[in-house]
Amino acid sequence: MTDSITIALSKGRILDETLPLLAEAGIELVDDIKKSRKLVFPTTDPNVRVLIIRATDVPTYVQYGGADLGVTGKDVLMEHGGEGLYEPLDLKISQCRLMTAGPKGSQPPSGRIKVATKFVNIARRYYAAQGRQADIIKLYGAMELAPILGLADEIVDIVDTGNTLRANGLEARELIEHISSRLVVNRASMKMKHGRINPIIERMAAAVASRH
Ligand code: PRT
Ligand code: MG
Repeated sequence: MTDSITIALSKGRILDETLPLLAEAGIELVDDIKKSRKLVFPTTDPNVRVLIIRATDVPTYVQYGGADLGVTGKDVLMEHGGEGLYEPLDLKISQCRLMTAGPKGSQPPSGRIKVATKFVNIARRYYAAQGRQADIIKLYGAMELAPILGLADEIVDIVDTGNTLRANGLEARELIEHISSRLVVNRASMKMKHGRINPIIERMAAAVASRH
């Protein structure tokens, strides 16, 4: 088993940008994943298999060794905390910004602020670092609704073009972090399977470099 490798990929928008980078590292999916309901896929490398799971589950699978390698957003890694993970490579795909946002033209309250987000850990750390008192409200989606309906003064969310904020009468306020997708590696796998993992990291790094 020491030379078989499992890679956890995020389904959704990151996947389409990850597959070409993996292909350049010599790892291609055999099945048409769009037509399949499988979760585990063989690849052109008989020693490599791929899991396709939710972006937010990737750090957990890699941390506990369910997968040796994974690809997910820096936002997801920051929220997870990154325990048990190496983060050797910025893939520079699915780039966006993690920002605070509020109703257009309005000022955040000077005292305690109500913040709705799915990134509760990031938000807690961010407002604490600013020395601002914040009540963090956990939501699983459609954060943009919260300020409109008076649930929160501000949200913490991913912004790309800003169209989603604009369409909901919101505007970006502060930049928390520039986000891109990262390759992560289980700490034990990095030691035990370095002979298999290092070439994958190196080839993916070369693929990233050739595009920038
Ligand atoms: O859908 P699910 O709950 O399973 O997970 P998910 O929504 O986190 O997955 P997915 O595939 O939507 O996004 C995965 C990752 O893509 C995120 O963790 C980010 O690292 C990255 N990414 C890059 C984005 C965006 N760009 C992005 N624009 N993730 C989300 N968005 C959304 C954002 O939440 C907001 O609703 O797009 C909207 C903002 O876009 P603009 O262009 O209107 O500003
Ligand atoms: Mg989504």
